[in-house]
Amino acid sequence: MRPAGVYGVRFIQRKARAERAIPIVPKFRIFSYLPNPRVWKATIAGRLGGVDIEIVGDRPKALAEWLWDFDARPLAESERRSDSPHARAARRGFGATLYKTDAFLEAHPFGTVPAAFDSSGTVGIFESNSILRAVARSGDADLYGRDPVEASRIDSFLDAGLVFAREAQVYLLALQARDVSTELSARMRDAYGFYMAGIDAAAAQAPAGLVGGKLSIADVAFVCDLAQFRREHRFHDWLTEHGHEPIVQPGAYPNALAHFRRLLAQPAIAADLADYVNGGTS
Ligand SMILES: N[C@@H](CCC(=O)N[C@@H](CS)C(=O)NCC(=O)O)C(=O)O
Repeated sequence: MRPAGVYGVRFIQRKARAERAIPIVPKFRIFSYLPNPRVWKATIAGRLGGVDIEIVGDRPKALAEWLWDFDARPLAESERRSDSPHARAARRGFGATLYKTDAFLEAHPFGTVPAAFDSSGTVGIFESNSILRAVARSGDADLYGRDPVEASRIDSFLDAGLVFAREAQVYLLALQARDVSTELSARMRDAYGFYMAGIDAAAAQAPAGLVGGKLSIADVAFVCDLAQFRREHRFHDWLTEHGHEPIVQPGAYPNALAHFRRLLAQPAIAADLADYVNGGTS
């Protein structure tokens, strides 16, 4: 199984369960920095549901030197000028100037990655959970519930995870910048505790999957978001030295943690996440 973590290249994650003649037209193209657990929400769903996805991207720092577009590409140094028509001020997670085409911003009004496109390149799908939904809807693994009630309960988990994911993004970026305030640490602890308490209760009742007794995109979003947040451990020494207690504590939320481990043991999930969780990819 091919992990979705190749850098500076474009590759196609093929249908996991069907042989196909070359060439293929992937259902979606996703442009992003790599590795990125937000992208893996989609690649895991694609692997499980038999949806071809093309991944285009590079390491986070290198992505600032790319043209952000459906036909994204690395820019030559001579093209990376402040008077370029594509030059835009970075807004979140990137340091300085980014190069985004008008077409990119029409398809992606918030200008963020991961940025998914339909196969024509005209329709943008943004927000990793929405990209995940798009792939699940296109697949054949019932990952988005078997009826409207199940689908809505899955949405409930995805929505509940958004506050945690947003706080986690701010916190992890602050950790990278070694600039965590007491207030930020407290907000993160609160968001993490609220989210994990809910997952812990649900996982105790439904160990096979948070919704409908089977794996769904509620589980996929959970395992990817938590895997990303658990990178906090890389900053343990810094946190301790600066008087902050790490948010993730080994014994807390045991049912949620057991669910996380069960999900990681599934080959379609491990293909992307195993190295990342075990410290192999950064
Ligand atoms: N909630 C979004 C987060 C996307 C996001 O904030 N991406 C940032 C990088 S982490 C970005 O693309 N920033 C572009 C910019 O700074 O203009 C998701 O899950 O997709």
